[in-house]
Amino acid sequence: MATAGGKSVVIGDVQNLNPINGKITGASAKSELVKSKLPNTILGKIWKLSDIDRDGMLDADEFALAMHLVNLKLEGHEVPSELPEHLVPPTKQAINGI
Ligand SMILES: [Ca+2]
Repeated sequence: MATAGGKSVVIGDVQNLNPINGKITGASAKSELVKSKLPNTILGKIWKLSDIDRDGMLDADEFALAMHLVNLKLEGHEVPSELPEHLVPPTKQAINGI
């Protein structure tokens, strides 16, 4: 689980979200993401960037990425319009064509 420079992570652990075969459903992930109090437009953008394999679910790597993007935004950074290469989890790089 990525932490933002040792700061407390705002959002819960993946294991609290009743993952199915290691993946969190879109509904569960969304209910967790809204706790960040970020606008829906931002959360939608974060979701699109995080669901790298586009299966409508977040696995542990994708969820960690979503949390990372939420924390970035909460710290005042902009959410990138495209996922920077260094943020793509190693397990997803083949899918992303890198
Ligand atoms: Ca996914």
